This record gives sequence, structure tokens and C-alpha cells, in this order.
Amino acid sequence: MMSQTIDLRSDTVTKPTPAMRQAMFDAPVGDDVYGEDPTVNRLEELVAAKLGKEAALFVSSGTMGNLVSVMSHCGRGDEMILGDKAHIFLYEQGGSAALGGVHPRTIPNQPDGTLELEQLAAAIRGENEHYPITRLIALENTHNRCGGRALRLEYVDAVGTLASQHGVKLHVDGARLWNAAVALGVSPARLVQAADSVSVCFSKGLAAPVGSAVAGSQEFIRRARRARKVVGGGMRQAGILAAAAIVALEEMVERLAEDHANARLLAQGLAAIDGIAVDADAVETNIVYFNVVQPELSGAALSAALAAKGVLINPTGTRQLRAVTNYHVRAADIEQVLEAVEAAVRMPVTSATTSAIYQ
Ligand code: TLP
Repeated sequence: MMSQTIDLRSDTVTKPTPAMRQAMFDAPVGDDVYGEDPTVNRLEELVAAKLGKEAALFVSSGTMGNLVSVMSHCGRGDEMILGDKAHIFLYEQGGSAALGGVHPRTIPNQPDGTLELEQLAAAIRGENEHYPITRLIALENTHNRCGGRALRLEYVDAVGTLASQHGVKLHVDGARLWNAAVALGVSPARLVQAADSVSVCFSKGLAAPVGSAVAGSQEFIRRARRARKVVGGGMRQAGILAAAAIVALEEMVERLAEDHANARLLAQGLAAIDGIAVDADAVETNIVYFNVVQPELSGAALSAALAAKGVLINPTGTRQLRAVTNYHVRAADIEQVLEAVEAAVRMPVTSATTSAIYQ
């Protein structure tokens, strides 16, 4: 048994840094529903500037950021086009349909997280009373279920052009936009220049305890603020949380390169283990999906065997697992993870009962 747990279930498990805790302690606060929290206001200005948008809004989570964005662009019965592996489609309880009345139309995500432009164009509805009205295209960058792939600037721009030619809005779920920007060496603002709205998170790779934001035009943010209120997301002295998010933005973005390097190290090590299959070349950021090909072992059984050795990695399919490198995982830990996987594959424990399939 290892002395310390190595937690690769997600980058959401990251805990606030001492600088964040200090900033939270020191934060001046006010009632943000009155627009009077100076720290929230500072964060929103900082986010708008970093994303090159007119305004931004602090929200409690990535799920809320996506929901209020969709609700701001679309009315009930309107249609949103998105990938069949989009987080909004797969992992948000269908909230945009359940709460916003927005009809999702999926087209296949390519392995690199993109949607084919031709299929996108074909999915945009024409004028016909049988059809819902297409209002929105949603992209995801980096793309979680497609292995943390970073959508290229030229691609996002091309989707933006297509959307505006058809009078459709473009939203980017940028829960890990910071990872994409670091991996591509492009500024976050440039990467979402073509988007009408973007949601970003502070509590994933950046290690803040809570919080996300959406950014876009003044008018979009006015609508998003209303949508946030109706879903119960109007917070009061939220500056306590915004303070940590400011530290996250100022101090934690550039170091994501370390997480990416560790993910590559992990993928290359896994590729060398008999009984494991992984496309190491496809690992661009901090997410590594890999498969168990050793016939006696399932994804859930491997996950359970690793947990017994202090390595936490979620199963994401009958033979698939997802490892997410993060702030608390060092290069030396990767060595230990690889040893644990190798041992588990060599001596499979087939009696594991866990069957949960996580994201
Ligand atoms: N993703 C989580 C979970 O859903 C399990 C994870 O561990 O990766 N967009 C993307 C692309 C995301 O990956 C996530 C969270 C969200 C939105 C939602 O963010 P939260 O969890 O803050 O609501």
C-alpha cells in the first residue's frame, strides 16, 4: 500500500492553494445580487479581459455556466447542435432540455473532438414549420470525452464563420479552455474570438475550490444574469469564492503544462504495458483514456485493484478508464501509477464488484 493516495479521477479533486485560502480570508465582499461584491466584480472584469469579451458573470459550476448560456441564446423549442460526446449532452442531466426547453441535435464528434463542418452545415435547419429553429452550435474545448483534445484555432474560427453565415450563435464549453490555450500556445481570448459565449472553470485544473464563469457581449451577460437567478444561482457574498478564482487565473494557468507533460508520461508508460491499450500520440492535455485488453480484467476491476494500492482512476466503460493529471500529481507519482497498473494487469483480481461507470 502506498503511503499517499494518487488521485487521477479528475482535475476537479484539486484543493485550494495556501495563496487562495489567504486571498479568500482577505477578500472584501458585498451582496453580489446587488452587484456590490467588489471581489466578484474584479473577477468578472478579469475573466472578460482574459477572454476578450465585453463582460463576464461568475457562476457556481461549469454545468450552470453551460445551462445559463444555452438559456440565454435559445428559447423553448429552439434547437442547439452539439457533439454526441459533448459534456452538455452526456453529463448535465439534459438540463438545457429539462429546464430550458431546448432541443438538442447531436452530430458525431470526431476522435479529435471536432464536428465535421459539412455535417454541421447540413444540420442547420431551413425555414419550415415542421422544424425547430436552430439557434446555437456548442463546441467543447478541450474535449473531455474525446480525450482532452484541444480544438485548433482555425477550426473554432471556421465554425464561428459557419454559424454567423447562418445567423446561429456559437457557444464554447471551455471548462478546460485554459488547458487548450496552454497546449496550443494561443491566448484564451484568441481561441474564443469567434464564439458568442464561453464558459470557463476555475475549480478543475486551476485548483480553486468552487466556481466558473461565462463571458460574452453585455447583452448576453444581461440575459445570463437573469437565467442564473432563475436557476437559483444568484449568490451573495460570493467574493470569498471569487478571490480564489482570481488567484487561480493569475497563478495557476501556466503550470498546466506540467499536467500535460505528466499525462504524456503516463500515456507512454501505459502504452508499454502488456494488457493495456492507449493512443499515446493523441494525448494533448491532461486527460488519458486507456483500455484494458487483458481478457480477465474489466475496467471496473482494474480500477478497484488500483484503488487498493492507493491509485484512484475511474472506469469509464466496460474496458475503459480515464486518468486526469492535476496539480497534486507529480512526475514521480506517475512512476508509481505505472507500477501499480503493471502489477494489477499481471495479477488480475476478477472478483471486484464495483460496476460504476463514471465520466
Ligand atoms: N466534468 C467532470 C464531471 O462531469 C465528472 C469531470 O470530472 O471531468 N464541461 C466539461 C467539459 C466538463 O468536463 C465538466 C465537468 C463540466 C462542463 C461541468 O463542470 P461542473 O462539474 O463544474 O459542473
